[in-house]
Amino acid sequence: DLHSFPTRRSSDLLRKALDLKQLQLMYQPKFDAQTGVMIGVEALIRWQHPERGMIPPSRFIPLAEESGAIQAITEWVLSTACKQAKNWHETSNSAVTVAVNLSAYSLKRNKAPVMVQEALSETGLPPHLLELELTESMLIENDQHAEETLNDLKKLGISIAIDDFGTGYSSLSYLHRFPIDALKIDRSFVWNMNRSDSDLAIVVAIIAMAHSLKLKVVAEGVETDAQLASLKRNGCEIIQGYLLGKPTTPENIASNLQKKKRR
Ligand code: G
Ligand code: MN
Repeated sequence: DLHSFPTRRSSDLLRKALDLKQLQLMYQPKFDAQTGVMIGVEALIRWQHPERGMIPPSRFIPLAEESGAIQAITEWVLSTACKQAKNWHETSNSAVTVAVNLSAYSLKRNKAPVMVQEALSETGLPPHLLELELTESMLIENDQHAEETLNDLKKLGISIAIDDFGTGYSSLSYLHRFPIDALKIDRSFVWNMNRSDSDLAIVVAIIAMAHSLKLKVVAEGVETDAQLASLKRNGCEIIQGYLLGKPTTPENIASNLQKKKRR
């Protein structure tokens, strides 16, 4: 098991995985709920291990955070995702945003603004095409410091979304204090919204609250037509989930963009 390795060893392992190009990014599309147009993608990291097969981020990101390898991994993710988005932007001439999930570590150590700045200048991606996804707990754990870091990030011209919204402590005061652009409704609410009145009520409330704070709403984990219909009816503007698109290769994203252009 990965967790049986001492910290030093797991740091070496993860750096080696990076050097050997065993880490990959897949991209899951996000769609405009009304038009069905793909408006962005979320970059999702995978470790393709030669013997162990696919190792999900939930297994190795905590190790990367403990061992310090997270720094190198985050730099790689930001630069790879920005390079890819720049390439789609040039070849398809359409404005597809790319979202990167930021770990608690990169936010805490105040490394994020410098890393993001470097990725943007190295790749030439227009900043408005980059979005960062953060979780509520990352912001609440250290709110004074987080506020400063988010302000520095916003100054670069990027967007900020709160991931898995509704499952953390939901201390709502940060929503208007921090420079946030969008909320992603956690998939657990989406999955139950057509089975449970209370989950539907939560989804409707999140959408109403987001709109009154002038935030956009993304629903994640949308798997059925019924979920899609309720989300549209309640004014959710962005849809992500297996119903409309699974995580896929950059080549597939590019060819979807080409198809859209020809239509
Ligand atoms: O919460 P976050 O956005 O970080 O999670 C992304 C993960 O969720 C990825 O592993 C992705 O494959 C998975 N995922 C994305 N859409 C769906 C979906 O519609 N259903 C399920 N079961 N998982 C999904
Ligand atoms: Mn996410």
